[in-house]
Amino acid sequence: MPDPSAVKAALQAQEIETPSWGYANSGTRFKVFAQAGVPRDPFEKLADAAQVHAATGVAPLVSLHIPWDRVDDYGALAAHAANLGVRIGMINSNTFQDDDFKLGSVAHPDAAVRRKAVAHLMECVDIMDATGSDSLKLWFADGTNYPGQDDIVARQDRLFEALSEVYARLGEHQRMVLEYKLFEPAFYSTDVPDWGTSYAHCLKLGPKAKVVVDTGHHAPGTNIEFIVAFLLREGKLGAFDFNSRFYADDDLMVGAADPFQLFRILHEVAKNGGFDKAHGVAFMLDQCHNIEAKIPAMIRSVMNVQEATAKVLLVDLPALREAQAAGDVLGAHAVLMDAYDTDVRPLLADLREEMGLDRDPLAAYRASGYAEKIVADRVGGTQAGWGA
Ligand code: PSV
Ligand code: MN
Ligand code: MN
Repeated sequence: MPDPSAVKAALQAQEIETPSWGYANSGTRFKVFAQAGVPRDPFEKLADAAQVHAATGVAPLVSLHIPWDRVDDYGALAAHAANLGVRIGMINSNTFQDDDFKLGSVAHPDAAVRRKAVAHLMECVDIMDATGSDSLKLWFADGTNYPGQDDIVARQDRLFEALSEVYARLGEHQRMVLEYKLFEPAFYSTDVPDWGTSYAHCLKLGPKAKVVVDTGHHAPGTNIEFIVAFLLREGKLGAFDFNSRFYADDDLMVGAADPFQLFRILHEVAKNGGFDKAHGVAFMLDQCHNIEAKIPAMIRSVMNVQEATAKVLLVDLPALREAQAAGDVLGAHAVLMDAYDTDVRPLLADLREEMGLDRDPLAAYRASGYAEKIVADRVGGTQAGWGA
């Protein structure tokens, strides 16, 4: 069995990234239910994220989304983060909310629109320079709604040209990660619909380009852990956008719909070295909390990832390999299930105590009085911009 102190050390070293937009009012495209006390600007979003880190000890990174988090002074924003004990994580670009992007952004048929999209991506790299962020996170809403609407191959050519331009602008310690999504908002063809398309572009671009796996962006029944294992083997897994889905891109709390899937994914991560910092895999939550309180939902989500991580770290890998080599189908499966069926909550509570934290992060947050304070202090919190 794995050494418990090594398991605890690995859990303590874990860094989970939370999304700035998850603290603002956001949710489905049908109705965004406004909550009292939500952040009015990016500085307040960072303050809320810092609460999640304070309660859990493993969420020190915050993703920004541009233009939702546009400010005059990004140096001041990064300094504010540092004062709060957190850091700016990935810079997420947004080429899907401007009227000019109706027919796409980097794959748009009009060169002027493509230039505008590339200029936005360059602005995001400038923001990486100013904040110390090392990753540009790209998701494109580009695609077509009708057969014949545009040329599929020409769109791939335009996409690659834009990606190449931005790739060339990256600094020595910067990288880009390219997210895929099966469908939506384009319904007939999507320009980056799957991991294969993202992987092919990243491979051509070079070592600073890697694939993002958003767990909500697959067809039902897709074996996501296979994709994760394959990408890790190729050194091309850049980041996760974790969330839960029952139907499509639901953006619900990670580990809520299918905790076993999360375990299976993280088992591949652990087994293939994906938790090593050298691999550079970012573990981000891409979630919207529409009917539940946002900060507690984020704390709960971080705990869900932590619990799944603890379980995969408890997998007895030598025993697993032995059973696999012996062709012992049920024995190998039992090794995995033994780890999955372990109640890791006491181990995590002990770890928190050792880290000087409360054994129960949600209770600690509730007792802090922060929720009441932001409701009293903040009036007129903002819409994240997503799902409006
Ligand atoms: C698209 O559905 C997506 O998952 C991308 O990651 C975006 O950046 C994110 O949602 C938030 O808009
Ligand atoms: Mn995503
Ligand atoms: Mn999504």
